[in-house]
Amino acid sequence: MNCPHAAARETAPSGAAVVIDPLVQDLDGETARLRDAGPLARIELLGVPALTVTRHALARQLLVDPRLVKDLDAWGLWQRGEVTHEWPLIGMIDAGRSMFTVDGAEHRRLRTKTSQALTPRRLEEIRPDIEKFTQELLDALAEEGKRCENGVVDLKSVFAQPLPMRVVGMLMGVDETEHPMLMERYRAFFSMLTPQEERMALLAELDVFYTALVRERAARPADDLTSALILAEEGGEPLTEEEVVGNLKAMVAAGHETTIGLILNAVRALLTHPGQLRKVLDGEIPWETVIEETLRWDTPTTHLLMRFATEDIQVGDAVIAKGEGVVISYRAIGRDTEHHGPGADDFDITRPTPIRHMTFGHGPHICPGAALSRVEAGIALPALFARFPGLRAAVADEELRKLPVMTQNDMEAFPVLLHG
Ligand code: STR
Repeated sequence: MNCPHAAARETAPSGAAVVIDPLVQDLDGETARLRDAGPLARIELLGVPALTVTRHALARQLLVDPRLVKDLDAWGLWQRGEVTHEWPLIGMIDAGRSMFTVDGAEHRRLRTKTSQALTPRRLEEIRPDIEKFTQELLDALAEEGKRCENGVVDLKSVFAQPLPMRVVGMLMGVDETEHPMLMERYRAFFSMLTPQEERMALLAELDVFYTALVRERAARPADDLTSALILAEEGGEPLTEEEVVGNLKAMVAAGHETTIGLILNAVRALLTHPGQLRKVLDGEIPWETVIEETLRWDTPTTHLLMRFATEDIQVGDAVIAKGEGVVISYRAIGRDTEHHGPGADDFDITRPTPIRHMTFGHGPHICPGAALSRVEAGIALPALFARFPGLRAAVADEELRKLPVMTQNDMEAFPVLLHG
């Protein structure tokens, strides 16, 4: 009997699953394996099977497909109890009700205020604050450089990590005294070396912290986005406490973790491509190009978990079966030769064609903080090189260690010499 539908279901996407290493150091190797496995590849995430999208064109199509949803309850493995809270990546999906986990009209309701607060025009109002934070942290770097043996300082812990935390903290109204606690909890949350029980406990503690903040602002509104999220939408349903907490969690996590990667990866790319750095410092190539090429070539988000098929979705001659989980592998998408050409693996800010990356996603869930991260990096990078024109890496590039994190692309530390 010829049964094309069932046959497609069994045979495609074919090939063995690419096993994603939780402690991966060789991201280029992983990216190449994923790319070779095809546009829609089978992967295994700590024993859990899923599909991942490795091509720009297919991601662009699937990210606007309403049959793929964020709702965890649509996941077959979850429904059947084969994935539980013991799985170390569950926190990337089961993050509470927020704009990150809901689709359709409800998603618009949850997201509108946030996207309105983060438009390029509104961001101009906080540019002076970001510039001030940047200058303060550059002073801290200079101080640290004087204090430390051989003048070696960690660009991550002294500069690239605290800056995004201060910016998102200011926006959301999180007091500076809480920043070290938050940075430490997110470090532990993302690290695959953290025991799962501990990870779940710290997520619960974060929930308690954000809930207290929301209640405080509900009682005494301030001039921050948390207060704005609490206030009723004109003519619409106000967000519930759970929804405000969910949004706050999502925004602090996203605003903090990803921008660190953007800043560090851009500095690293420039220091390992001194000819290109020269062109930037000479004003031949704008910083925006550095930022966009870094986002494409060395994206802060390696894989984004996860969407679920509410029905069978035909993709070429493959089928995403109802209930299957779909990851978007942004790293592979940024290195897609079908979209970026044969030089996709090269960092090249002189490339003649425009950089059309999709690192911030596409469709309704496209990153609402994209403009903010561009403003932050657009201030931080030129200010760093203006202050320390002789900046260079203090260790060989191969010695830089990636954090033991599966979904993000962030360094353990970045030792630099400030004065060459
Ligand atoms: C981390 C844990 C949490 O409390 C809330 C969220 C929701 C937003 C997520 C975040 C997560 C992990 C990092 C994400 C972010 C949205 C953008 C960011 C996925 C699950 C990226 O890396 C693109």
